[in-house]
Amino acid sequence: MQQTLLLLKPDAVQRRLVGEIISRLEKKGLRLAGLKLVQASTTLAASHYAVHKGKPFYDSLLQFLTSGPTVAMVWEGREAVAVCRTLMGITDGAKAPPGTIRGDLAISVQNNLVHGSDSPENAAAEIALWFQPGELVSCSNCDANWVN
Ligand code: IDP
Ligand code: MG
Repeated sequence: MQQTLLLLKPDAVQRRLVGEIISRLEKKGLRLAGLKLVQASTTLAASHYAVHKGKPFYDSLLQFLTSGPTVAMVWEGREAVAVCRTLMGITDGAKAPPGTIRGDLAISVQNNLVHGSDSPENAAAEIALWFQPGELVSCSNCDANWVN
């Protein structure tokens, strides 16, 4: 099954939206394979967002991601990367469509609650950045035959 890294960024934790967002992912039929609360260091945040280095919002983005606890998760399922990106909605909360996490719950560009890997290759790299292999748990959910 495909895996993806999902982060509930510090705004999601501060705004008490962790349960709401996890609930949406669970109900979709994805399986939770890893979960932890992380106070990201600047080093971790810089590695995670290395692709954005040099952009005008980069420094602010690192400050944001290190400003409080982040919930780091690995979700797996059929087309998990694309499914999570669709559930998240586009980057700018003001433009993300209703029904998506950002469209329903965010209005900011930066403070947009969630990160989701944008390709299976990046998902593998990001999972390795945030999790040790032993922190991931594999099992099959008892309703897998109904969901998949
Ligand atoms: P994504 O999270 O939808 O994949 P990216 O373009 O990869 O969006 O940007 C990473 C993160 O950087 C965004 O989720 C958002 O928090 C922040 N960001 C992106 N563009 C801007 C911007 O123009 N201003 C401020 N922050 C931004
Ligand atoms: Mg991105």
